[in-house]
Amino acid sequence: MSGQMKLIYFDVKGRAEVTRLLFKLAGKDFIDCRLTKEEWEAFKPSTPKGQLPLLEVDGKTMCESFAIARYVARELNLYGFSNWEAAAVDMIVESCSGLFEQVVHAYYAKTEEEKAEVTKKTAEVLQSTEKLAVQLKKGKFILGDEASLADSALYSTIEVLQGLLKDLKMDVYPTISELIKNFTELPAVADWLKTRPDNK
Ligand SMILES: N[C@@H](CCC(=O)N[C@@H](CS)C(=O)NCC(=O)O)C(=O)O
Repeated sequence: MSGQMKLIYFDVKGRAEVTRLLFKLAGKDFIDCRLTKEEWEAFKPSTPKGQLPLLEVDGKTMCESFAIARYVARELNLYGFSNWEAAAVDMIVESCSGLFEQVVHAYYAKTEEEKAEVTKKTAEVLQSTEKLAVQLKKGKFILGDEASLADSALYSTIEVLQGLLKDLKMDVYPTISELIKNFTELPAVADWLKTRPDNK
């Protein structure tokens, strides 16, 4: 098991919340480092890709949000317990990675027309993710009785999308909606949602 891990990002949920939720789910301490714009400008040149989030662990620095989430999930036993379960988690994580492309489009969409276009595309990606979730879901969570990286990725990605796309309707994806509801009702998650910094 690695020493204490430091997750570095901005003071927003964005691409770091999936990993923050994993730490909370596992009850594992971590350093939740949130940089200001000025701190980031000074720090950026020394980082692997000039991007956040980063994970510092045992003197090493890791980039790419879903690589970080996968590393932390493996460390905290939130990546399933067989090769197939890990593959099921990966299928959902890859789908969330695809959804994150829409987060970027939504972030930069300025006009109502652009937002409507991104909402339409997001709905298509969500439809295929719903289809996948129906096939994979083994119980309250994707892997059955226990939440994993798959549930954290779904919740955190869709939360960001909903924040950016006000017309996005989730009730047409009942399986994803149920997974998210079950995830947010877990005591450790519910506690974090109540106490986390109030940011965008
Ligand atoms: N594929 C990367 C994308 C990282 C990325 O786009 N990070 C943005 C914030 S969400 C960033 O660092 N922006 C500040 C900058 O580029 O200076 C990941 O998933 O980590």
